[in-house]
Amino acid sequence: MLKKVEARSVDAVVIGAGITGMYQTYVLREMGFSVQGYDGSSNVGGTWYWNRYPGCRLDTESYAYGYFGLKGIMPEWTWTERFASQPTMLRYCNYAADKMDIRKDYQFNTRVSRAHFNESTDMWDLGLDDGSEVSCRYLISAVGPLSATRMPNIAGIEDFKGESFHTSRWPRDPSDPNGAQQIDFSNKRVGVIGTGATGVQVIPIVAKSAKELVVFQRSPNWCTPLGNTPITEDEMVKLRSEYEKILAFVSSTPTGFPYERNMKKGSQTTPEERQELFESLYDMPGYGIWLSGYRDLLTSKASNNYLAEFIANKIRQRVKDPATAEKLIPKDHPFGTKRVPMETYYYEVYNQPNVKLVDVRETPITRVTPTGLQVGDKTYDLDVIVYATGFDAVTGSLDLIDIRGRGGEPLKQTWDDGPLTYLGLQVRKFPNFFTLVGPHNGATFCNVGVCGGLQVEWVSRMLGYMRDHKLVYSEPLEEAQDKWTQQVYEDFSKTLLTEADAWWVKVKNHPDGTQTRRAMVHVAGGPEYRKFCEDIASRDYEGFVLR
Ligand code: N01
Repeated sequence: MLKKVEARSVDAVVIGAGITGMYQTYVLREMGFSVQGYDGSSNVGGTWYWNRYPGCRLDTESYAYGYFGLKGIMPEWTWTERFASQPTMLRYCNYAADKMDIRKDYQFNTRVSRAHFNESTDMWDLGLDDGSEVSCRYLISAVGPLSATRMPNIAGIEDFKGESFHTSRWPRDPSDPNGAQQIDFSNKRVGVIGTGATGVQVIPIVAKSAKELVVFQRSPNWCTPLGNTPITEDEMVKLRSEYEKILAFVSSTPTGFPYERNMKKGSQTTPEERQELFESLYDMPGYGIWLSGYRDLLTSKASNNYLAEFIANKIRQRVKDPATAEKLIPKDHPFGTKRVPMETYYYEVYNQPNVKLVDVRETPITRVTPTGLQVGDKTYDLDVIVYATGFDAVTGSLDLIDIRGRGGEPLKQTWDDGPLTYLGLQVRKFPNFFTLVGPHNGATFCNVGVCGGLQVEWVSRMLGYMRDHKLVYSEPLEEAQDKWTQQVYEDFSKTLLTEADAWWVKVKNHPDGTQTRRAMVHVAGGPEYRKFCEDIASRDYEGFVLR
């Protein structure tokens, strides 16, 4: 007879070895907690491990992303580009993992498949996909808001006889742990489906060498130039000396990016002033135009229209064929209400003879055939299909785990109509379960490198406080959760963000024909969020039942 093996028990389990999960594991371990991490991949890096598609790179300033909390890492690391490439980002994650000596705390190639709260022990009982079990007091999710790959719902995907890739599952280079398998597109007809931030990065790279490239676009996006440049050694010396200042600055801006806010309203300016401002921002690297445009950009339609018209004219100037240019200009959402893709020669690609844009809004892709794609009565013969179709965002990776709280209630059911959380960190009936960079959380609509780290520090302080006060149980009060959730929805509803089907909105169609649209992110700004969390902490974690 098989002897039942006792499940291992630890203070905390951290799910995910991405930039936030590794740091959480490290901080708790340094505080003396026993911690076990799990990750489905074979090594650290999260997003930077999985997304290896050609052209993948950070579009946050490299020097403003990363481990500010780890004093031993920031000063030593040398950034060579303003916006680092994926292999560099993965090297950075590995370097940080070495510094934290974190791999020993992780079991890789292992997914948590089940997490049930055990009311008789107040512990979480976890099942892993290797068949083993573990129990923990604190369950901390760092699964990432953009990690559950979304394949489009198109018939025949399995029938395609050529090569096909989803961008977030690009094959690895067997000889380089940080790199991607190089695909030779030169003799190939390539189709790319999707024109979000990923498609906009991959398309110009594929267009350089593909014999033919067909871009299947359902919704155009408002894209602005990335403006990547090298970082010289001298600049790096200066940046190193300014890390404290940089951290203070990015911690003070709403989304954690290093751009000054423009306190003027668009309506307070003349057309000439607007043109001058937009021209200078368009030439600036990174998100400046989105985040340093007028302060009412996301609340006033008129102000938004000024910038949208400016960007539309840029597209008209950059794309030679007027009909193609019009197809590339969004008509269905205001500027910045979907994530703005940062591009490098994206629009010029459509002037190349080997590139064709196919609008699949009116006539959607009908099916994938063994030899390509069928759109209505047209067929496109292809050797390679690239699915740049994004993610089941924010809650998707948690939905893949059978998480059940008090009374056996599945988290998926609790959140069916939209997330309910307190501080975006805990959910009533799911005691001791923390969702880093999760729904309604101030680190999710933010520079995750920085905001995720600041949140780790807050959660760790809370767990330290509980230990110091001999407390082992934390759960939000219903009123606190309701108030927080309502506030998140209310803040969101005051903006133009409600007008777009971005990944941060959960759209649910009901059987009676009605639709609910719930904000998945907290948009009131990182500083406000962290101040609120600090106030809660200073009032002995008000709103949580601690015992
Ligand atoms: O995904 P998306 P993404 N037929 O969901 C289309 C982060 N990121 O991977 O808009 C045709 O934005 C879909 O069309 P529509 C960043 O936060 C960061 O590009 O639904 N098309 C859309 O065009 C970003 O926001 C970096 O009409 C179909 C596309 O696929 C987030 O990841 C780089 C379709 C999906 O776009 C997600 O970006 C890249 C169908 N059946 C990404 N189904 C950095 O640099 C879907 N689409 C850090």
